[in-house]
Order: sequence, then C-alpha cells, then structure tokens
Amino acid sequence: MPTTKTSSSRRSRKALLVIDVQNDFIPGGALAVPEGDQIVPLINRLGGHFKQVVIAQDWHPAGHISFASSHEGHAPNDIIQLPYGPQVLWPDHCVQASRGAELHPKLNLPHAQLILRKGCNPDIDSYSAFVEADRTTTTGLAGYLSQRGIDTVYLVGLALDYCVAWSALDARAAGFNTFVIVDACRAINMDGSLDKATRQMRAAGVNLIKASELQPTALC
Ligand code: VGL
Ligand code: ZN
Repeated sequence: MPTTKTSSSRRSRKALLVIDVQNDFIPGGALAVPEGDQIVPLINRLGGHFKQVVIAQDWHPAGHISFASSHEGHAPNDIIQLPYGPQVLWPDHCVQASRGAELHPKLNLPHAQLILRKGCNPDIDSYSAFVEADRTTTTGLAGYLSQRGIDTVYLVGLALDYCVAWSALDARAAGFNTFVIVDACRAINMDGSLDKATRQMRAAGVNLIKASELQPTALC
C-alpha cells in the first residue's frame, strides 16, 4: 500500500448543517423570523459546494412543553422555569406532520443524506441539533458526523439567535471547527437575543463569517 496520504485524506472534512428552514419560521408562518425566506437561494447555492449536507427540522408533538398554549395563563414570549431551566414559551409551531413543519418548498438540497428531527420529546425542548434543552439527552448528531470523518461544520438557517446559535455552541463543545455563515441566517432578535447569542458564539470560538469569505473549492 502506498504510504503517502492523498490530499483528500489530509484535508479536513466538512459538512453543511441547515437548521430549521421550515414553513413556520418564514413570514406567514406560526413563528415567523423576519426575512426568513430570503436566505433560501443562498443556502441552495452553498449546498451545491458540500458533499455532506445535514438538514435539521424542528418537530414537536402537539401540546409540546415549549408551547404557550400548554401552560394556562401564559402567552408566547413568557419565560417559565422547567426542571431543566428557563424556557421561553412560543406559539404552537412545527407540529409533527403539519404544513408548518415542512421544509421550505424552495429548499433544494436533494443530496442531503440526513434529515434530523429534534424537539420530539414532549417534555424537553431542543433548539440545538446536538443536545436537547436538558443539556444531557443527545440527538446522536455528533456521533454521526465524527463517524463520517467530519471535523468542520458550517451552519446556516433559522433562527440565528436560537436554533443556529445553540447548535453552533454544541458543535464547538463537541470539538468541531465551527463556522456560522451569518448572511445565510436570520434572527428572531427578541430582548437582545441576537447580541447575546453573538457574544456567546464568539467567546466559545465559533467563527462568524459571510458567504463571500468562503472558497467553494475548499468545501468538499
Ligand atoms: C426555534 C424557537 C422555537 C428555532 C425553534 O428554530 O430557532 N426557535 N423553536
Ligand atoms: Zn421549536
């Protein structure tokens, strides 16, 4: 066997993680993120540069603990204490098999090999595609990526200050080189949530970049 490594085995292996680009998070949806639909063409273009694409999908059972409607006397945006910590309450969204939970119809990533559904536990939310809100239960995504030799992840999608940020922080904590492509994301930005998430990501060593800074030939 030859002893010299090929350039592809020496290079880092990269994956694109597309977070929650679903009908309920785009204008007109139950938990609309302003301009959420505007990132879809850029995500489709970026997707073409990656062999490895993972799509995360928020996928709650009806009556989920994160829904304000599940807590009498509470309204969306209230914060309550749950056994695992504070929980923002949201309008009902991304209910399993509903139209709002479907991926955006213009999302075009036919080569994505994994669609990872999260937030399925009725009693635990999961902004992160890696670890649920109890900070203990894993989705298995870190194992999936590392068993495929992936060491670097690029995140895009919705919402930058919630599911993208939490996923990026957990990717970093799991040891992945982590990039967030900020112009391929949009934020909810409620009560300073975007500033806070940005500070936390920077402090953790998550790289916040623009799509124009990427060299497409280096991404596969
Ligand atoms: C999200 C709030 C609740 C997100 C999901 O995708 O950022 N935000 N569920
Ligand atoms: Zn959710």
